[in-house]
Order: sequence, then C-alpha cells, then structure tokens
Amino acid sequence: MLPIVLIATCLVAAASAASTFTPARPPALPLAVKSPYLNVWLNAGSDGGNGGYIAGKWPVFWSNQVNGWAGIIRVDGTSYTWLGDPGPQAVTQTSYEYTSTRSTFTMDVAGKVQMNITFLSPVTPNDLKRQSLPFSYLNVEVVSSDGQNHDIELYSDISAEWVSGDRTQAAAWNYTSSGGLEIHKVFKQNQQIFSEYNDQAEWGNFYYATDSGDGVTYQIGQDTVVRGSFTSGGKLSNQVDDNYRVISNNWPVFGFAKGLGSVGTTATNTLFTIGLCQQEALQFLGAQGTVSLPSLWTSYFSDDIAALDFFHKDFGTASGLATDLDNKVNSDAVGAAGQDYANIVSLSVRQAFGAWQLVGTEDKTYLFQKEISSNGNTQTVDVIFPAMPILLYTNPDLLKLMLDPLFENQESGHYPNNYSIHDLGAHYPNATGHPDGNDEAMPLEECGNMIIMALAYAQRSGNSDYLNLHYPILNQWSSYLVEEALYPFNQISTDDFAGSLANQTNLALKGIIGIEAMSQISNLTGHADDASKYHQTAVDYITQWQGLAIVNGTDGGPAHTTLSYGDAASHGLLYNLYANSLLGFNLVPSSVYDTQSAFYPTIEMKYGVPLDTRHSYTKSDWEMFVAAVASTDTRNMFIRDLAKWINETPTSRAFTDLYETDTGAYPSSLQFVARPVQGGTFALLALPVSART
Ligand SMILES: *[C@@H]1O[C@H](CO)[C@@H](O)[C@H](O)[C@H]1NC(C)=O
Ligand SMILES: *[C@@H]1O[C@H](CO)[C@@H](O)[C@H](O)[C@H]1NC(C)=O
Ligand SMILES: *[C@@H]1O[C@H](CO)[C@@H](O)[C@H](O)[C@H]1NC(C)=O
Ligand SMILES: *[C@@H]1O[C@H](CO)[C@@H](O)[C@H](O)[C@H]1NC(C)=O
Ligand SMILES: *[C@@H]1O[C@H](CO)[C@@H](O)[C@H](O)[C@H]1NC(C)=O
Ligand SMILES: *[C@@H]1O[C@H](CO)[C@@H](O)[C@H](O)[C@H]1NC(C)=O
Ligand SMILES: CC(=O)N[C@H]1CO[C@H](CO)[C@@H](O)[C@@H]1O
Repeated sequence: MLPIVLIATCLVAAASAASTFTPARPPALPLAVKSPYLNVWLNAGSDGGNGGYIAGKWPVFWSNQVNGWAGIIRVDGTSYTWLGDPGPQAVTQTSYEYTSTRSTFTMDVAGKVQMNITFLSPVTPNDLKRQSLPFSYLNVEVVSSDGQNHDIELYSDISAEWVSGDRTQAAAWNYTSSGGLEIHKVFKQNQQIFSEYNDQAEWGNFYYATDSGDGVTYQIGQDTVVRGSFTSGGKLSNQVDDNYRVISNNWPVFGFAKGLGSVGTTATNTLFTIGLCQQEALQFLGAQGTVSLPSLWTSYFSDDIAALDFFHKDFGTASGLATDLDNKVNSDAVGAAGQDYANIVSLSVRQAFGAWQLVGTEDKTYLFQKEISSNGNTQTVDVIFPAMPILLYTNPDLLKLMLDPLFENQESGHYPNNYSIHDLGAHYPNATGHPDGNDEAMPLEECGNMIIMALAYAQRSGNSDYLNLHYPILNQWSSYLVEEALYPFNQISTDDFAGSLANQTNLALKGIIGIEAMSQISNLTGHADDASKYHQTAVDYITQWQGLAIVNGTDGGPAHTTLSYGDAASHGLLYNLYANSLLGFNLVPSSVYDTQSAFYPTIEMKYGVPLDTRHSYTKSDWEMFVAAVASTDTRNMFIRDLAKWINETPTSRAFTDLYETDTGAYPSSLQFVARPVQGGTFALLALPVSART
C-alpha cells in the first residue's frame, strides 16, 4: 500500500502547485462556519493540513473530526473530485480567496471546464432574523473553459458524521420534496438535548437541500454505493436505504446529483444549503429560574422546513448583504491600517460569529457564546471582552444581548460572590450559572470587564437607561475594584494558562480604568457624588500605579511597564491600556502610551511580541489591542507580524489566538482554535476615529 499512498500524495502535490491564495493562505479555511454546532473547516497548515486544497481532503468540525462533505463532477463521462475525498482524481485548484463571509475556490477540470465553488456563511449583525438562521450556503458555478460544449453532471453529499460526535451512534433520516426544494434530513436516533460529544451537538436535525428541477436525482445509502452510482451513470437512483444504522456502519451518505446537460460558455449554477435545526437551544438560569430557551429563528418560522425554505430562497439577498459586509470590512480595514490588517480582520469575522447563537424570542432575545476549544464555558466574561471590538464595530446592540444574561443571572440572586461571575455555565449549551459561587475566580478581571463593557455599549448606543437599570450591581463591582485594584492579590488574569501572579501590572490597570468607567457611569446616571468619588480614586490610583508599574530605564534598558510590580526584568503586553482609549478617557497619560510604543519593537520576535516574560508565546487578540493604541510604526509592526503568521504558521486548525512567536506553532501543551476572541482583531476599527493614530 505504501507506494500507492506516496504516489497519490505526489499527484495531489503536483496538482497543488497551481493554486493562488488571496489575500493569504490561512491555517484553516472556513467552509460552513455559522454557529458553535455548524462549524466546519478545511485544515491547511503543514501540521496536519494539506496546504489548502479542498479536493482530496475531508472537511473537519472545528474540534478536528471529519464531517464528510463530498463533491464530484463528471465531464464527458469522466469523474473528478472537487470536495472532500470520495475517490475520483482531484480537479486542479487554481485559486482560493477569502472575504469576511465567503471562501471561494476556482477549479480547472482537465482544461475543459472551470468551476467556481463558494462557501458562504452569512453574517448579518443588523438583521437578527437572518443572523438567527442556522444554515450556510455552498454555491457551484460551472462553465466551459475551452470553448467546447461538455456533458456535465454534478454531485454532492454529506455523511451522517454531522449529526453526532460519536461515530458509534445510530442515525436516522428522511427525504422530502417541498416547495421546490429537495431535502435530505438526517438526525441522531437517540436525541440528547443540550448534550455534546466531541463538541458536536447530540440533538437537532441536519438538512442538506438543493433546488428541485429537471435532472435532479437523489439517493441515500452506503457511501461507495451512492457515489458509485453517480460515477458510473451520472445520476442517482432516487432510492432511500431505510436501514437506519450506526454512523460508521457502511457509512450512509445523503447525495444529490444534477445533470447540467451540455454546458458551453454560459455558466450554470447549483446551490446547496446545509444546516442544523434545534428547536430548543440552551438552558438558562435567569429571572424565571432555569428555563429552556428556543432558538431565535423559531420566532420567525413555524418549523424547520419553513426556515430552510426561506434561507435557501434568500440566496440573492443574502449574497448582496454579504458583499456589503465584505466590502465595508475590507475598505475600513485598508483605510485604517492597510491590506495586512484587512487580511487579519476578514479572517476573524465568521470565526467570531460562529461561536455565537441568538436564542430566546423577539421580545427577549439573548446572544449566547460558547468558549470554543479552551473549555466550552458558556458566556465567559473574559472571552466576551476580547471579542467586544467586533460587536462594537458591527452592532453595539449585540454586546447588550451578550451582557444581558450575565446581568439577569446575577441580579436575580443566583451568584453569591461580591465580584462578577466568570461565566454562566461550565459547559455550553448550559447557562445554568454558579449558584455555589465556585466558578473559575477571576474577580478583578471580570469586574473590570463588566463595567468597561457596559459603558462601551452605553456610549455607542446612547442608552444610559441601561446603566441606570444595572447601577446597583455595577456599583457593587466598582467597590470591589476600589478595594482590590491597586495591589491585586495573587490571582489569575484572563491569561490563566500563563499562571497566577500577585501585583499584575496589566490587571491593576484594568481595575483602575474600571473605576474611572464607573465614574462616567455615575455621571451619565446623575450620581454626582459617586462620579466625583470614583474619579478621584481612579486619578489617585493611576498616579500610584505609574510609580509601581514603570521601569524607567535607569539601567540603560528601555523604559517599560513590568509584568508585576517591582520585577524590573519582566514585561508583558499592556493590553488593558486599550480601554482607556476605547472609552475616550484621559486617565492614563500619553507618556505611558509612548513608553510602550517605543518598547515593543525592542522585544519583537519573528511573528510578534511575546505575551509576557514567562513564555515565548503570544495572543493575537491582545496583540491587536496593543497595536490599536500604539504609535503608527509600532502598530504596523504588530499587524505585519500577525499577517505574516497567518500565511506561514504550521498550525492547521481554525485561526488560533495562542502561538509561539518564534516558530509560529502551538505551544506544546495547548491548542486554542476557532475561538471568538479573534473578534478582538477589530480593536482598531472599534476605536473612535479621533482616538486612532
Ligand atoms: C469564476 O471566478 C473567476 C476568478 O475569480 C472569475 O473571473 C469568473 O468570472 C468567475 N466565473 C463565474 C461564472 O462567476
Ligand atoms: C419521514 O417523513 C414522513 C412524512 O413526514 C413521516 O411520516 C415519517 O415518519 C418520517 N420517517 C422518519 C424516520 O422520520
Ligand atoms: C447540560 O445539562 C444537561 C442536564 O440538564 C446534561 O444532560 C448535559 O450533558 C449538559 N451538557 C453539557 C454539554 O455538558
Ligand atoms: C461582600 O462585601 C461586603 C462589604 O465589603 C463584605 O462584608 C462581605 O463579606 C462580602 N461578601 C462576600 C461573600 O465576600
Ligand atoms: C505588591 O506590591 C506591593 C508594593 O510593591 C508590595 O508591598 C506587596 O508586598 C506586593 N504584594 C505581593 C503579594 O507580593
Ligand atoms: C457629568 O459631567 C459633566 C461634565 O464634566 C458635568 O458638567 C456634570 O455636572 C456631571 N454630572 C454629574 C451628575 O456628575
Ligand atoms: C521607579 C520610578 O522611578 N518610577 C517613575 C518612572 O517614571 C514615571 C513617569 O515619569 C514616574 O511616575 C515614576 O515614579
């Protein structure tokens, strides 16, 4: 067998040489990335990926198990693979391009036919109905490229691997034709609501659909049988193998074939929709006790099929909205800091939104977040905080929908500690809180985060009623900051993986800016005494903090802030400085900005600046926070290094935010992937224009 494998690898490599990657070749290519449970990628980096060629490599769920998704095309009777690894020789990929919402591949089929294959996962921050829909598009355009007409048939299928992370589970399925759509439905027989296995959902119905029409056939059966009927005859049997069975038992697949007829220089178009419908999305401990919350789309649509039907037929509008967002993100980013910056932010959009899910009803909507990959917590405050910039940039109301359940849970008396909760549940989709108070304690971090985010939302939306509504608990958290912020006791920050430490300079700064934020909140809500009291404390603390935190370079080295007070040899990314600019404060003097801007270039590594002196790795989200408030040259250094990393990293899974600054690889013990914190790459775009360098 070995020689055959080697030959196959060489063939793929030879075919591979031709593709371009625009604007970059990311570690993983987003395919269907729409929610925590519809989150499928192509691994591309050298460490487990194949360089970004979609024909010949199976797509994977973010947690790395295959979600079988196949595509075959027959041209004049010869079959070629264009998606996944179903067997036939691969088409030649000539280009890959990503935007904020799309991944588009261009394929050359034997010099005869060109295919344009677009994976579109819509992101509509200002249109909650569309944003709530748990589906993604695959659109395939085919045209003759040699001037001749060719007889063409197109095929695609999904496997039952999408319906459970456990391949020993039994699936069932059904086929329907409805409203001009051909629809495969596949689901786990033993529905386990609110449960996961390998991070895949263990409940709900998956759908794979395409338009009805002449030449469309379908078949459900063993992978080799269904694909074999297509490659031998160019069509399927319209039969359903109703021997419902275990996912890995003679691998059932759900296939469509479409005869395109004789195709010349007029392109033909075939659209597929993939998605997961869950009537009930998660359970939440809020004002009404523990309730199970529906997916928001159920407010707009009577059932799965109605939602699927709307989504599929909405492709024209959805494409237009997607293009608007793609263009806006690109031009804003290029205008703010150039093409490298656009490459970074546009790769972050689907990933950030893909960790989020709109639930509840039109009257009471929430946006819930899964802390993908690091531990699966629900609504982690210090994971919302780094993602906040993309929410402020796209629609600040979404930040409110994200904070609402945190306020509701704690204001209803479900959390016993004086400081802010860390998360709303140990594992998504359970937002059942921590009534015992035994969550992962990050007291200073989360109090600062909640106060800063509440004010950021109110400033952008003009909604100071929101601050009034939550004044008592914000005030309580601020009292905690007054007690604890200047000399933080030995505790973890959001970078818990880096270890705990006393007197963390950056953590203290967050607390002090949080106190100033409470002064502003007090001002906006008519609490004049609190406003002046908190302001005086913040000013007093920031003065003391400078004395404690800054090494003035008396030993000849460059001045900088330390990682912790008194440790002159230490340093770290001072990313909490960002909040001072985001909120428009003059609390922290410009000398601190200047000092840090001059310092970072002196410790630059190949792919960026280390997070702190304890390790050689860094965090891309915090680098972009730091860059947003740095001098132009230093900002551009951070952006250039991260853009280079995207192109060169050996990591092969969805855009990690934690990587080694010298090799670009994962730290040996940790693989963070697909995390929403990449919304933090929008830090520069979330700043008021007047606050940008
Ligand atoms: C396919 O993509 C190529 C390259 O991006 C483009 O020039 C061409 O117009 C596209 N074809 C169709 C039918 O959209
Ligand atoms: C398939 O759908 C039909 C019609 O809705 C229904 O009667 C049947 O029970 C379904 N079968 C399964 C296995 O869900
Ligand atoms: C959520 O809680 C339910 C019990 O209410 C449990 O069965 C389920 O496994 C939990 N889900 C996860 C992902 O931990
Ligand atoms: C909450 O704060 C009050 C006042 O500072 C303090 O007396 C009390 O012990 C704190 N409660 C807890 C649970 O830490
Ligand atoms: C924190 O820093 C202050 C000022 O340098 C020092 O007095 C105190 O001992 C430090 N705390 C800890 C726990 O190291
Ligand atoms: C809020 O700040 C403004 C401007 O400094 C000041 O004029 C106003 O009196 C303050 N209001 C309160 C309630 O503190
Ligand atoms: C230890 C020390 O000398 N710290 C000083 C460094 O510079 C800042 C800003 O000028 C001062 O506030 C510190 O006292």
